[in-house]
This record gives sequence, structure tokens and C-alpha cells, in this order.
Amino acid sequence: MYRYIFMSWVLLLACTNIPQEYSANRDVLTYSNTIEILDSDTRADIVAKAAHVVPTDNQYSALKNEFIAFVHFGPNTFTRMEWGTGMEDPQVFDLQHLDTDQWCEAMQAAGMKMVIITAKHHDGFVLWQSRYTQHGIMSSPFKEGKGDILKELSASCQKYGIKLGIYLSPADLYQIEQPEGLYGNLSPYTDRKIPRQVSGRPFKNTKTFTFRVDDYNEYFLNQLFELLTEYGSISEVWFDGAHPKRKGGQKYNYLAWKRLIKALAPEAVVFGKQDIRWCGNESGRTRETEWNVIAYAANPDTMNYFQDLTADSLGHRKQLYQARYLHYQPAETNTSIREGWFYRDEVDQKVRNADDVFDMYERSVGGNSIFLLNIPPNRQGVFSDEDVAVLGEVGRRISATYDNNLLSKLDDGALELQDNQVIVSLMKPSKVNRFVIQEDISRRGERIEEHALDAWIDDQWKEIANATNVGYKRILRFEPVYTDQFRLRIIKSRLEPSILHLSAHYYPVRPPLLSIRRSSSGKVVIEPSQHIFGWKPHGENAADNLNRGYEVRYTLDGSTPDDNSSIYAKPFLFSGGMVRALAFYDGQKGGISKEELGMIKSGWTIMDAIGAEQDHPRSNALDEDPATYWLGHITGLSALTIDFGQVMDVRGMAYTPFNHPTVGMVSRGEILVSRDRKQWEVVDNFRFGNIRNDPSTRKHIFKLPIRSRYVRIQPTEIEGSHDEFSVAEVDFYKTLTFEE
Ligand code: FUL
Repeated sequence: MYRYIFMSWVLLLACTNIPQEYSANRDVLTYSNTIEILDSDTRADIVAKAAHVVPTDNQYSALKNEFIAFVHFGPNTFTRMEWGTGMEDPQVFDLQHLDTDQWCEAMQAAGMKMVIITAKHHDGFVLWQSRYTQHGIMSSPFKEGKGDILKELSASCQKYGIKLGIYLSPADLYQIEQPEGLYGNLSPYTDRKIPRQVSGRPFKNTKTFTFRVDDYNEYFLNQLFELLTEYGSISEVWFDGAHPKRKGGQKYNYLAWKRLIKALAPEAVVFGKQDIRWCGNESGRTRETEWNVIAYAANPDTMNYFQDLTADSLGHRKQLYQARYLHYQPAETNTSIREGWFYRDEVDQKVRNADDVFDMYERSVGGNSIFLLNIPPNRQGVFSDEDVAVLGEVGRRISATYDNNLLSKLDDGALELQDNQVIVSLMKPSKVNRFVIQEDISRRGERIEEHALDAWIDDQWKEIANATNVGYKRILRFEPVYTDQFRLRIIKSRLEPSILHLSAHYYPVRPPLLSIRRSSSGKVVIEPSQHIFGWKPHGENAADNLNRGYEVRYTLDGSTPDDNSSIYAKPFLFSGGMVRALAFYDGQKGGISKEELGMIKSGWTIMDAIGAEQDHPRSNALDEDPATYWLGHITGLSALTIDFGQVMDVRGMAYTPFNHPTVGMVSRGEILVSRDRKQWEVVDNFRFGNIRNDPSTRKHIFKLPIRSRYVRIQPTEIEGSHDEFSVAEVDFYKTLTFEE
């Protein structure tokens, strides 16, 4: 832990932003990773304490990694599921070829510094030669049961200079489902020696530990021991909070796990516990203001459970005033390059393009968090070509933009604030649209609460960007300006901030990344995606689109659009199918976006009696507006029965939930059809794993196409312990339509 005595009293006098009532119960504050709040602390004391909360050395290294990789690999790669069941036959993991060098080469090209692999996902299948289970790689066809994916990855990591992290799922469906399973088996807590010796498989590391734990925690500790001692240095241990299922009131002895990790992997940070936290979503969304000094209700150092840290605001003053402890804990912005965490296929599974990934990189790394991007290997044991190309392109853009600082070399002390501002010059007048600011967080904590950037244009200062906090790093993005001087103004801060780094950059303006959707009038709208800076969505207003200086071209036949494809001028009607589009701007070709649109819903009727659902009626599920939803009840009349108006051939369906913590989401359901609207026959069923953490639109392709006029969706399971569930939108996909 970083400890550093500092005379805050001196600082206090120097800074104009300190509230008057700062009482200084103490006149010396200690820099620390966690600071307790006392009943006697005034609000000003609390703010001053927040300005003294600093990362540990390990957390600071984790932040400096900036861009890291996640690898989800396992039986789900072969079964095409998001969540397994734990009942999979290990034979399904039919891996014939593995090239972890290829993974590391692609990660290196992207500039990623670490990879975290799902050594064990929720299904309980292990990717290494564990002594403590047969449910894994040792029972699979891969290298006739002799393979070890962790070993291969660890060797590749060393070769390419990439750090290694492990994801070990506390949830373990195999240990839940099998009769002799250890999870929730109500075994007594007794003293257990870790590691448990297994004859013929001695450990080179001779350390031993004794913990008072039950069977499942012992199993988990033994596996941690293997992973932390036999695969080189481990830099992160990732504990997922998600649980497809629980059993027997199983508790996790996190404090024992932590003791083991600190002893065996002293350089590792722990995700999901006190070192690193989840950003709160899996879609790459970032908060406008991501504070890493977080308000805690109890001491995080001695907590066995961790509080939910998914709210929009975690470390603003209003939260700090309620805290018992202030603790430094950076967020990881985690998402997948492909739709879903595991590889499914090359055709239906969308891959994020380089514009999208680069944008997320700038928002997450440049928004005081770590960017954790998942690249799922395919069934040939390699990253797919499309993913590799995106990683390479993103890496090229990051270094072309950020390795090139346009500011003049700064003298020592040049970053000291005078009257809360600092002026820096460029080597020569240049075009700039990115400005990077870093605070000296490891020594002085995160303090800036509001700041603005001015450029010297036409003999005067002009404000070109402003934002809230800075912390580890803030990347300001703005319309290109031509200038030779910038002025950074600190408008509000928690004690006087210390600037570690400033730099100016130029990123060539790219054609907008496009989103494709069906509007409420049933027309196809192609518009800039909201995430990308500079280009704004225009809705159905086509005229607006035409005046923006870029050109959109699209295809409806599944082919790749190019400069000969149809020009998008305004929203159009389309009966359903694949839409692919891209934009051209200033001689550049944008990334391709694709969306498979469902059938047009006008003419459909809902057949169920619509009773007590006035606020959230079933019709909301078909109104093309994901902001409105049907609120169903699992025990009530919960089905959605649709009359298409004519017999349709339907290939699949999609479900979009409404994301609200108090309302459930459908995780399983059945599809029924009828000829006469009286007798209903179940023809298919679906399962949407991980829907709460990833509440995006989920598609389900029917095992056999359905031919019917009447179709019913019957939810059979709601995730969590909710009775009510939301359906923001339901779509159906067709192959052909004909008259009855
Ligand atoms: C979630 C899990 O349930 C997903 O399957 C995935 O591993 C993701 C990173 O975390 O909570």
C-alpha cells in the first residue's frame, strides 16, 4: 500500500478552492489507499481526505496497462451458448488446433498489455491440467487429454511480453449439478491445508496455508494455488459476480482467497473485490465522470462481500459525504469485440469495427478507466481474421495519434498551475483535435472536478472543450482547431491538483460509424451512431443527413457495400433482412455496420386479452420503440400471442429487454404455434444466458423454420428472483411470405 506523509495544511493555504470550514481535525493527512471518515469530520474534511486517497502500486500499474484483453474460451465456444449448464460432456470441447502465439501477436499489434483468460467459466470446465477435477481439458479430445491451454498461453505471453491474468468463476455449475458436487454441499467448516497433495503430482512451490473453510472453498483455494504457482507471474485475478444458479447457501471465503493471492501473486490486482471494480455494463458504455475514489459503507480491506458499484454516480461529493470509508478502486470498462462473450460464428455474430473500438479506447482510457476488450478465439483455436484486422487497425490508430505529441518539450516545473491554469505551446501551429491530461494520482490523488481547455485562435483565447474530473487520464476530443497555444483552466478541485502530463494530438476525422434501425413508422433509418464524437444522429430527418458532408451507401442483399452501392438519401421501407452500410467522407471509407432487421410489424395484432397492463401494455413489445416495454408477470397471463394476418415462414426471433433493476428479464421461454388459435403446440425453446449483465437484443434462430399465422412466445424463466419481466421489443425474421 502506498503511504506518504504530506503536509496538507501548507497546500490548504495555497489552494483557492478549499471550503472555508475545513476544520482539520488533523493538520497532517496521510496518503493512503483507504481512508476512514470520522463522525467529527466536516464536509470539507471529507473532501480533503478524498484528495489523499491514492492507488496502490499494483493498481497504478493496472491503470498504466490502459488497454488489456479478455479471452472467453471453453465448451460454450463449441455449443454456441453464452452460459453453459455444467452438464456438458467434456467431449464437446473438440479443439483440434490452438495457436496462442497468434492471440498474443494480435494483442501486441493492438497495444494491449495483458490478457485475462477464462481458466474456468460458470460451467466449471477447466482449461488447465487441474489436480482437483476431471471436468475439463483432461477429459476432452484436445491433445488426447494432455493439453493445457494455460501453459501454452503463459509461454506465448512471455514470448510477446504480455502479462497474464486469470478469470476463475466462483459460480460453478458442474459442482452444483453433479451428485458429488462440492458447491453448496453443506460440508462443515474445518481447518484445511492448501494445497491438498495429490499423489504423483507434487508442487514445486512448497508453501502451505491453513484455512478454516468448507469443501467448495477448499476446492477453489486449491485451484487458485495451481494457477498462481504453475503458470508464471499472474497480474490479475478476475472474480465474476454473476451467478446463473446458486445452491445450498454456498458462501465464498474471499478473505481466505485474498490471503492466498497476496502471498502467491503479490503483484496481482483482484477484480470484483477491493482492487478493481466493474464499470457497471458490458456494452462499453463509459460514465461522463468516472471517479476512482469511491464511497464505501464499510472498510473494503476487511469486507468479505463487495457492495454494488453500478450506479451512475459513485464518487461525487454527495456520495463521499455519506461514506464511512473512502477507497481508491479503478473501473474496468469491459466489453466484447463480438456480440456476446464467446465465439459463435462468422456470419451471424457481429464484430465491432475499428472506429467503434478506437472510440471506446478513447472514452475508457481517456475517462479514468482501464479498457478490457474481449476477443473470443474460434473453434480453430485462433482469433478470427476480422477480429485480428480490427485489433491491428486500432493499434495503428492509437500509436499514430498518441505517440505523436504536438506540444513543445516542457521544461521542469512547466506544468505547475499559476492561478489554477497552465499555458502550453505547440512546436509549430498545427491542427489539433485531441488533448490529454493526466493528474499525478500516485502521489497526489485525483483532485480536479471541473476543467476547461482554451486554444489561442485569432489573437484570443477560445474555449474549445470542457469536462469534469481527470484522474489517471482524460482525453478531450473536439472539432479540429488550428493553433499554437493551449490554456488549461482548473475550474473546481479537491485541494490543489498536480498535473503529471499534458499532450496535444491530431486524429484524422473519420467517416461516421453508422447505426441501422427501424423507426416507429417502420422505415429503415441509417444514421451516425451516438457514440462517435463529431457526427450526430439525425433520426428520420433525411435533409439533415444530406447536408453533413458525408455519403452513406448500403446493400440489402447481404453483399459488402462499396462506392457503387445504393446511396442512402432518406429512410425507406424494407420488408426485413440484412442491411449493410458504410459512410464515405473526405476520400476515406468508414467501417461497415450491419443489422439484420426483423419483419415489418404493421398489420400484426396481439391476440391476448389486455387487462391490467395499462401502463406497460403488450403492444409496447411491437412498437419499434425500445424505450417502451410490456410488463408481464410470470405467474399471470404471461404469453405474447401474435396474429401475423397471414401465414408466414419465420426463421427466428429476437428479444430486447428493458434494462431496469427492479424488473426481470426473460431468460428462457417457448415458442408455440396454432392452426385454430385453440390448440397450441410447442415448436421451439430459447435460452438467453447472462441477460442481466448484457441486456442487449438477443437473437434466437429456430431449430426448424416455423410456418404459421399464429405464434405465441411463452416466457418460462425470469432471471434473478423477479416475478415481473420486461419486453421492450420482439422481432421475427422471415425467409419467405405467402398468402394463406
Ligand atoms: C459476466 C459473465 O456472466 C459473462 O459470461 C462474462 O464472463 C462476463 C465477463 O461476465 O458476468
